[in-house]
Formats: sequence, structure tokens, C-alpha cells
Amino acid sequence: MSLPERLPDFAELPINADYPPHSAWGVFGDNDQIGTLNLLTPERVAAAARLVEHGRVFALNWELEQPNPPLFNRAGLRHTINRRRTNVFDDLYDNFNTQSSSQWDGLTHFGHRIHGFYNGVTEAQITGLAGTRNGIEHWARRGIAGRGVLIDFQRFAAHHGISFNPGKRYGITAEELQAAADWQSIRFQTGDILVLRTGWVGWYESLDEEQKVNLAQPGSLQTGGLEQSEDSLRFLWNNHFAAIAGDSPAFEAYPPANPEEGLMHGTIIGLWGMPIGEMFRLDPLAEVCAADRRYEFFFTSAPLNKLGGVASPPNALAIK
Ligand code: UVW
Repeated sequence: MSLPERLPDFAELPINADYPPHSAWGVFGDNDQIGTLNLLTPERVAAAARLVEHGRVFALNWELEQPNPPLFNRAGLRHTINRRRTNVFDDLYDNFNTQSSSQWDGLTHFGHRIHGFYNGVTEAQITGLAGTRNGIEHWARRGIAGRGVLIDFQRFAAHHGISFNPGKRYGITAEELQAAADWQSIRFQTGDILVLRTGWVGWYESLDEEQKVNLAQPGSLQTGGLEQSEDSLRFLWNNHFAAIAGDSPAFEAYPPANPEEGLMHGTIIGLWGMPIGEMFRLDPLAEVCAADRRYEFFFTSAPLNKLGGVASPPNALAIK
């Protein structure tokens, strides 16, 4: 692990003039393959573990079969239970797209449109074979644990008379995120795992089958999420989150504000190495956070240990 003495501010990126604008390449070492997960130091993990008070555990994976049908033309999982012999079964999964349900977007999922993948990795180096770069196995081997902080934007919006529907495009600004954090008495700390609830999973579950089929058609999906803007990027980087995750399909507002520029994924993942979590199941956790007014918790996640994997179900827990 390589941590700089002082993390650069957004305005100080890149740290080397040869690297792309706004990139954090080299901040954690030129050959680093885990990105902002470097911020999850043993001290921060131990402090986060001390947040556990009553021991309630919230599993944040949605069912692997959800959403059904999958969005963005992704594959749906097929599951066969194979009978081996009397009273013995195996699972067989096929057609498993790690991005169809709850997921971490890994460092090879999204590169920057122009500059490519985190720390200068190129498409040619992403092979899934021995020597492959930036694969999910690097996150899997170290695991992910730290302080999770929930921003319950749906509840904040309802309380403040903001017209917000998780199934309609709404760009949540950095200012609104900060206002929601203030309302919840959350002060961000370096290395936090930001967990943003828009209410999308609950909204999706309220749809009927025909509506779900329609939503999966190209061009149909609209969601609330972080607005695409330089202010949003500045907010994410300057808070020095170790990872960001939400319950909506893209974390960001969808579709992107400017189709030419697209999502901020290319900067967040490709230029910073910051994991983006999507379609996490947050409603039960949010209920309890609202009831006890404590929006911080011990967060753990064990991605799949797959050489060269692009993404993974998070297998994430929030423990309060
Ligand atoms: C989108 O495709 C919008 O998001 P992701 O690829 O991260 O699932």
C-alpha cells in the first residue's frame, strides 16, 4: 500500500503534468491497482468497527435475479440445480453478468473516453489472463471495510418539499448532497464509503411486470442520482471517499445531462480508481438509520476473487 502524506485537492490534480487533467494517476503509486480503496487504512477500519452498537446487520445485495428483465440490455442469470447423487446438489450459474444486479463497477469496467483506464492501463492490457491489469481480484484479495455513511436523499427531499421521484431524471447536486449530510448531522471523513439512497430499488419493486419490461427497453430508463458536473466531481474527490455506492442503476442521474460527455464514470473509475456501487438494497438500512438518527455504520464487502474480473456483486454488509 502506498499513501501520500497529504492527499491532493481536486484543483491540484493531476500530480504529474504528463497525466490526464483531473486524474489521480500516481497518487497511490504508478502501478497501483486498487485506487481509492488505499484510503481504507487499518486505523480507519478499526475505528469503523467501533461504530457497531447493537449488532444489527443489513445485507445490501439485491436478489441476483433483479431487476427483471435486466437493464441496459444485460444478460439475466440462469440457474440450474444439478443433482449429483442421492441428497447432493450443485449449483450451475450461466449467463451471469456481474453488472445485471447489485454491483461494484471495477477498474476495468469504465475507462475515460480519451485517456483510458486507471493509472494508464490500456484496453490491450485487460485480458483476464495472467498479467491482466486492474482486475477485481485486487479488491477481492484485500476486501473492503470501513465507515459507511448513508445519505438518504429520498427522505431529505420529502422532508424539504423537494419534488423528487427516483424513477424520473433528477440530478442531485453537490450542494444538495452536502445539505442532506448536514440535515443528518453527518460530517464526512477521509476514507468514508458514501452510500446514497434515492429510493430507486423500492420504486422499481412497486412496478408491475409490464412496466418493468418497458423500463428495460433502450431509451426508457430515467433515474435520480448525482448530477454530472465539475462541482459533483470536486465534491467526491475533495471528500476523499474510498468508494461510492447507491441504490440507483448508475449512481449518477440517468440519462447523463450531456449525451456527448456521457457519465462521470470515466473520471471516477478511470482517472481516480474510485469504486462505484450500483443497485444496492438500502431501504431496510435507511429505515433504521432514520429511526435512530445514526447514519454511520461499519461497512464490509467481499467482491468475487476472479482474475481479471470487471465487476462483482458487492456482498456488502452494513453493521450498526
Ligand atoms: C450504466 O451503464 C449507465 O452504468 P453501469 O455500466 O455502471 O452499470
